[in-house]
Amino acid sequence: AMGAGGNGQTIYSSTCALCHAAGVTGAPKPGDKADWGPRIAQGKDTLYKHALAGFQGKKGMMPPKGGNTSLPDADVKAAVDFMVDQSK
Ligand code: HEB
Repeated sequence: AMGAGGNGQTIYSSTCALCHAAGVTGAPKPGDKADWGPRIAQGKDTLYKHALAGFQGKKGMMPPKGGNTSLPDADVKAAVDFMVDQSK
């Protein structure tokens, strides 16, 4: 496992890209500003909470920690930061 605060892009690639790279079942693609704009507007705390605890949205189901529940919280947050940075 990655250490706390590990590289967001690495975590994204190993745990999140599975759904988010292709937009499977409605997962917002990094770089898709139209999809990410309103999500980013919710604030980072909400994005972190949804990524950590999971969330049922209008487009689909975000599983807690992307299904990798052994991931440290800091790693999930780093992956969120990466996705947001790609999408501003
Ligand atoms: Fe996800 C969404 C993150 C994995 C599916 N996501 C999401 C979001 C975020 C995330 C931040 C937004 C939220 C809001 O809007 O509030 N993810 C993430 C991360 C990861 C992930 C960081 C890694 C850890 N996902 C994932 C997976 C899947 C998913 C693996 C599949 C299975 N997501 C998803 C979806 C969505 C999301 C479907 C959308 C929902 C709605 O409806 O909106």
